[in-house]
Amino acid sequence: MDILVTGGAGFIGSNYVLQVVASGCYGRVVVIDSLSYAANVASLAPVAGAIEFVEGSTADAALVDRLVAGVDVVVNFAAESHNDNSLNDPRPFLESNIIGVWNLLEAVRRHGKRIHHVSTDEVFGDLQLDDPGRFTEGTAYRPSSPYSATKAGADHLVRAWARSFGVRATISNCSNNYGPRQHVEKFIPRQITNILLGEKPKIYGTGKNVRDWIHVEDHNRALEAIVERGRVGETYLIGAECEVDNVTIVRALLRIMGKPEDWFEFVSDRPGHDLRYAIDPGKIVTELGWGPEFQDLQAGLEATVAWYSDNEQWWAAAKTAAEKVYAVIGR
Ligand code: NAD
Ligand code: TDX
Repeated sequence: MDILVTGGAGFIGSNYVLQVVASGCYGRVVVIDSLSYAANVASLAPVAGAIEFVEGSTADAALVDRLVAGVDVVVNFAAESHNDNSLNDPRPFLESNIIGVWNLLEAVRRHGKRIHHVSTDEVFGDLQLDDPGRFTEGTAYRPSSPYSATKAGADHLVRAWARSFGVRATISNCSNNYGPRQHVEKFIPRQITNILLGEKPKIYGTGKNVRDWIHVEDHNRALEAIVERGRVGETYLIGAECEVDNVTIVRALLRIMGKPEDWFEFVSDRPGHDLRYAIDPGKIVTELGWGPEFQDLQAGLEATVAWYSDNEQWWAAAKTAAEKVYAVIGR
C-alpha cells in the first residue's frame, strides 16, 4: 500500500512516518509538509532515504491532486495545531485545517482513494471536573477555540464527503499527546526545556485543568490499526485513560529533573481555556484490539525528559522563537 502522509515533519506525523517505515508494511511513503514554524525536517533524518519528501501545502489544490493520484491512502496530520496561536491569528488555521482538508477530500474523491483524517478530542469542548461522563463517538460537537472550531469543521467536511460522494474515509479524535519531537510551544516540552534552561515552568490560570495524556507512539499504533483494519465511514476515539491536571504534571517533571516541586509560577490564563478532556476508548479497544503500551505516565515522562535533555540542537532555535511569542502575549 502506497501512502501519503500530510504534515509529516510535525510532532505526531514525523513519529508516524518513523513508525510506518520501521514496520516495512508499506510501499512508497510520500510526505508533504509546508515546513511551517512547527515543522522540523531533522525529525525525518533517520528515514530520509526511505521516503519521498515534498515541501508544499495542502492548500495547494494542484499539488495535492498530483500527490493523491499516486498513492492508495492518505493520512492527514497537516494542521495548525496550537490553541494559543489560534487566539492571536486564526487565518492560517482556516487555510490548513479547512481549505487543506477540502482539497484532500476533492482529490481522494476524484481519484477514488481512501483517507484517514486525524482529529482531536477538543472538537467536543470541555467537561466539568466532577462530570462522571467521558467523550464517546456519539458526543455532540461544541468546540471552544478557533483551533478546535476549524478541526470540528474539518470533521464535518469529511463526513459530508463520505455521505454525499461516497468517499472512503475514517476519522479519529485523540486526546493530548506527549513524547519525543513535540514542538516546545506545547505544555510538556515547554516546561521541560524551561527547567533545562533554568527558567521556572509556567502554568496558566489555576493549573487545575485536566488533560487525558497519551504517548505519541500509542496514538500512532492506533492510527495504523485504523488504516489497516478500521471500518470505512467510522469514527474512532483514541485515549489512554490517563487524566492528570496541569499542576500535577509540572510537579512530576520537577521531581524527575531534581528541582523542588513548587518551583513553578502561575501566569495569566488562556482565554476560553477548556477545563477538562476525557476519552472513552471503548470502541477502538473492543473493535480493533488496540490498547496503549505506555501504561506508566511517570516512565513516559522520564523518557521524554531524557529525549529533550539529549537533543538540545533539535529544539534550541524553536525555543527562542516560541518564547518570543509567549512574551508578546504575556504567558
Ligand atoms: P504539529 O503542529 O507538531 O505538526 C503539524 C505539521 O503540519 C507541521 O509540520 C506543519 O508544518 C504541517 N502543516 C501545517 N499546515 C500545513 C499545510 N497546509 N500543508 C502541509 N503541511 C502543513 O502538530 P501535531 O501535534 O503533530 O498534530 C498533528 C495532527 O494531530 C493535527 O491535525 C492535530 O490537530 C492532531 N492532534 C494533535 C494532538 C496533540 O496532542 N498534539 C492531539 C489530537 C490530535
Ligand atoms: O505554558 C503552558 N502552560 C500551561 O499551563 C502551556 C503551553 C500550556 N498550559 C496548559 C494549557 C492546557 O490546559 O497546559 C494544557 C495543555 O496545553 P497545550 O499543550 O497547549 O495543549 P491543548 O491546548 O490541550 O491542545 C493539545 O491537545 C489537543 C494540542 O496542542 C492540540 O493540537 C490537540 O488537538
